Amino acid sequence: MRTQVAIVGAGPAGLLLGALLNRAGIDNLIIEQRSADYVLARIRAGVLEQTTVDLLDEAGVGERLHREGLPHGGIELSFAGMRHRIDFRAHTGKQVTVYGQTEVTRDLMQAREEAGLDTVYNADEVSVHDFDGTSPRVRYRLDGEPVEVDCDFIAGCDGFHGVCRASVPPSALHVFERAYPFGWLGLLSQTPPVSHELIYSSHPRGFSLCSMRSPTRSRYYLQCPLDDRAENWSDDAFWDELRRRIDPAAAQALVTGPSLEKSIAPLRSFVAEPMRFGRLFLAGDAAHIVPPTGAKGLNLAASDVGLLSRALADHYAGSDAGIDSYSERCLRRVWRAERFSWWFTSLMHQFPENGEFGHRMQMAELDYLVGSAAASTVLAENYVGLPLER
Ligand code: RFL
Ligand code: PHB
Repeated sequence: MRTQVAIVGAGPAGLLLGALLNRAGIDNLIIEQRSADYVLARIRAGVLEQTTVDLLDEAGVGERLHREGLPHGGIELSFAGMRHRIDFRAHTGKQVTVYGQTEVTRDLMQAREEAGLDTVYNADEVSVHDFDGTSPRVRYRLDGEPVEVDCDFIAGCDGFHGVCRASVPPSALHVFERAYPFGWLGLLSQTPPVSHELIYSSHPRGFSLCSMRSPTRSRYYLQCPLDDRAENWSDDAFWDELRRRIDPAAAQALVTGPSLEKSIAPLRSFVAEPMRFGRLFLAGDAAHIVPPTGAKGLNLAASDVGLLSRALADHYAGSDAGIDSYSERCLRRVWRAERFSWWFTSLMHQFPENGEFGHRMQMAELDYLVGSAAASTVLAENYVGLPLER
């Protein structure tokens, strides 16, 4: 079998790359180890930067997003029993769109199917070969039968635990990493959101986040110990703890209901450099992870593949400047998002090991943040995202 670009992974990075390449007339095949239903059942991100919305439009899948996505012109920060709004439109003229990763994935999968493009689901033993030469190959098994795909390029869009980064010789990789001593316990419910905007809350009992998927579906998170388990939390225990961590007005307004999903995610900062090895390109979580506090993971995955699709289109039009600078251009944006996500995580979570002094520093910074237009602008500018320089 032959294709121009073999894409490993059908998460948002792989699916969006496939759609953008297709628009540019570049043949591609997506190879995914899980089933489509499994991929769609993962509850993850919820906030899209304008740059991501623009890329989804460019890929031709923006119609439902514009109909159902919720434009948000700010967020609220809650601490010391009070809520303070950070106004994105006033500080930056921009906004974000609340639209679940599940819906982005569903729209991309549907568009791909309607366009008759090939996606292999349930591929076993996926492996990547010969990307240091001119004829890379991807091998896998489907229903026990071996398959080999010859291609010009491989796009490693297979997430943090994927096979692509793991196939690069360790001596060629420089890895930067920080693990945080806590996780996020998330709960999804068919209840109206507590507020019309997201509430990020710092509290002595731990961080919490009130988010949403639609006017009738809410997503909430609680900072929890790393060794905690979702099964340890009844729905009632979750709602009781959330009420304790948000301001009294929000606690009063909170509408609770049975959970549709509960899970714990660890928090991590991670970057692997470079993002290109010969004819293998890494994109999205395969190359970098941010803690979810800044809502940057999905947006970084989208901007990586935005740059990669353009670089590959330029290659087929005769210029390799784009693929030669791909890694450097992505990493500049990645490190800025890493910094912001690390900073916002450090500001909002409880770190008992930092003692009372550390806590007072956080409170003083929050006080400054909501009281200073300059400091509020720094938060707003980073949250809405940087323009995609191509
Ligand atoms: P994904 O989504 O992990 O997809 C990778 C795909 O590759 C497949 N795969 C393989 N396929 C073939 N062969 C192999 N050997 C393979 N190994 C793996 C996997 O099955 C999968 O289908 O990576 P991608 O596409 O790079 O997308 C990244 C995003 O999913 C991720 O960054 C975000 O979800 C992070 N994130 C958030 N990002 C935001 O921008 N805004 C948010 O509000 C936000 N909230 C979150 C988040 C992530 C969270 N969790 C659970 C980690 C909230 C949470 C709780
Ligand atoms: C979400 O809705 O899942 C979400 C929103 C904002 C974040 C992280 C997660 O910062």
